[in-house]
Amino acid sequence: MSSEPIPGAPGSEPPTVAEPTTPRAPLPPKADQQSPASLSPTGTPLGAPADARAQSGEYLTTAQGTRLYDTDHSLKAGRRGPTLLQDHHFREKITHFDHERIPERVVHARGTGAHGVFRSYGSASSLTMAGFLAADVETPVFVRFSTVAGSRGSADTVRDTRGFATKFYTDEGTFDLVGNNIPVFFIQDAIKFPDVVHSVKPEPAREIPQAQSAHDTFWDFVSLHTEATHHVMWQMSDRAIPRSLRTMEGFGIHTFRLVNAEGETTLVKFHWKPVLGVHSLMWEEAQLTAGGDPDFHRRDLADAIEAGAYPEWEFGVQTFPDTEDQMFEGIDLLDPTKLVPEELAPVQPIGKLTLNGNPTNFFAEVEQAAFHPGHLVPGIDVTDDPLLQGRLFSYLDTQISRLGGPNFGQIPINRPHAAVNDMLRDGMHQTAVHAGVAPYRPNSLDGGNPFDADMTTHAYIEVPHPIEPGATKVRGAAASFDDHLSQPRLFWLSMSAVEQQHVVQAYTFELGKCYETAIRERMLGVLANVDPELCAGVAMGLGLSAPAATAELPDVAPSAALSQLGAVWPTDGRQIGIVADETSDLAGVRTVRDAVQQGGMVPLIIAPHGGTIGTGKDALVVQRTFLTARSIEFDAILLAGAPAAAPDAVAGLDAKAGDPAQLNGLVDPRVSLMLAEAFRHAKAIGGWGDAEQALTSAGCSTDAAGVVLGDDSAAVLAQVVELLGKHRVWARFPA
Ligand code: HDE
Repeated sequence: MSSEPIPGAPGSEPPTVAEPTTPRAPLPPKADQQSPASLSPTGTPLGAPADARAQSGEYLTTAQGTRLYDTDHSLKAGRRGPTLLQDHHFREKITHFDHERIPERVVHARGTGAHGVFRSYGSASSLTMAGFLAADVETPVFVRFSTVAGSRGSADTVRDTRGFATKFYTDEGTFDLVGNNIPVFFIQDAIKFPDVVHSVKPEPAREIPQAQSAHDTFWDFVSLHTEATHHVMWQMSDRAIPRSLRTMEGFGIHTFRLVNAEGETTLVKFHWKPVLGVHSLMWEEAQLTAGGDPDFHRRDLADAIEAGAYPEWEFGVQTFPDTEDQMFEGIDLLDPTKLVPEELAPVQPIGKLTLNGNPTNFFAEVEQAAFHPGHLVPGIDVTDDPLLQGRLFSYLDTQISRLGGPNFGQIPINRPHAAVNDMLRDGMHQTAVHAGVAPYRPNSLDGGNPFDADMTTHAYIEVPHPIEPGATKVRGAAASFDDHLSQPRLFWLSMSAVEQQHVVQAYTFELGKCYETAIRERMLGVLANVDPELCAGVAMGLGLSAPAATAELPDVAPSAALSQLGAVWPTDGRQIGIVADETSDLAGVRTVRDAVQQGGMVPLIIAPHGGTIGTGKDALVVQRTFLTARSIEFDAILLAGAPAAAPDAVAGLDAKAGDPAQLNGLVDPRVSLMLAEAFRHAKAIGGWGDAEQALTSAGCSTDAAGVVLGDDSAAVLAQVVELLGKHRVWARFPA
């Protein structure tokens, strides 16, 4: 039986059953893993192999390299005696363990990351002098995706905004684009960030709920703070429950100012467009997944990379003339609660991001990655967006407490790939060994080094942008910042009917989880001024009456680009569950399994028991059993017949089996559950052999849209893959 190329093996070599005892060197990393480039803390290439920082040698040692003979017993006064203070190995091991944790990020604590490469098309080279955006330049990158509210161990699939932070290790210094998967933000001014975050985090008295916005303090805040309405509406949409990190858009949110070699400036908004399209979970799936596989998104990303289905995004910019008022078509470009519809300013592609390497060590790379919107390169400047201005302070500050001092830039994942000569010295965890005696300027003792650069030598020079004439110091904002409701309405009107239903459902669920009726009523008051239908839908679910609008509804044109529906996308890396047992047409199963694999997707055979089904050299390796599988893992299900109830299909052995007798014992009840879930989650289902019988016993109409039955497994698969390209079969349940 050959081993199957299914991603997820923990090590680079399958283990033996018996404990290995012959000393040997550490195993190499897996083929899908990459490590930070081997550079000195000051950016000098070391020419060392990628695993030079990994453990080395055949034998167990102390941290000082002294070999040890036993790490299973502490040094005691007699075999039953007290442990001796002398035990330096015990104390070193436990002391280090006691200090293994660092503070998690105050927001975006839960995340995962990958290495990759960014290839520039050169189409932005007339807009910016940034070297990494010139034609055909390749730049190594590290990307970290995250949720916002939950702690480090929270579930991946919660309803939340996702972070999308990219570190470009360019030759001119590191550029961090620290964005989100939602193009607008809760607040217009950084000074409100602690308020919004305190409101969404678990309530301070009981510290619940974890990673949820469905509670009183959040809705208390956002119903009073109407500038959050637009962001919250995105959060209540399918965008906040992505199917995969690979199917999320990314946005820089703020307007940035690009400057070219002639000193000409352009205002831009950055976009990441996933090649696989924008695709989301259903709310029930998200909830089931949070329990069934809390690591769903990080596993999906790592597995896709390991399987060679490298996730890709096209990088793009919306461009706007750098006018004195910094407005575009009446939209204030400095207000981060506003987007510019793509119909007014199309996203122009400027490069492509490919994620092609999993981290070798999560802590070293993902946990210690330190992003900062102030990591800028020549050609990219910030604007006076008051949210961005505050972020320029916060990110540097937060790393100092999280990563234990000011030298976090020397941690391997954070090391620039450009030469560093910064005159910053000493501090906790200093790993550079600076030479010379004159870390100050001007100096003569170090020969004058380091020298000031200029335009020709790639200095970062702030654009000399004029400030408002006659401006006075003021705590306040521009009058245009008072419009909080026109864009939420624009978003609502841009959704298709099914997406609108999901928005209504999400508001109803979240507000339904609040304790205080006053908060629900207050929020309905806000929604009434966005759209009466939305407000009425939510009010109905809450059992409250819908208030009338208190202001004229804003007159806005919908933007079709905001809807997720209507296109066809590649199916790379999608997971197809193939349900079979010993009685199935196993030749047909093999055919579809191979075809799924060749199509760049992941086939997972689901059978009554682990090991294999079939016999001899034709045996098929089983990846999931009826006990371990749940519909949430699969984008589509193929059914090779109607598997009868397996011996463990009893509630005592698998509670989700329920009582098989109630299903006439025809089909395994776990299979019926899986089919019923996949059916109501609008997933494509295909089958051959007795599959029709299995679907019927699961209560799924075989005439429904997206249910494909036939005699030929390959033909069934072809139709299922076509359906997968559209993500879901919404036609099954017309809105
Ligand atoms: Fe952040 N944010 N943020 N944020 N943010 C952090 O920095 C902050 C904002 C974003 O994967 C922290 O290193 C303030 C907008 C991402 O490591 C902290 C404000 C956007 C990540 C911080 C904002 C983001 C962070 C916590 C209001 C989208 C994760 C740990 C002005 C454009 C980066 C850390 C990673 C992380 C502060 C608003 C995105 C505390 C003060 C807007 C993707 O510095």
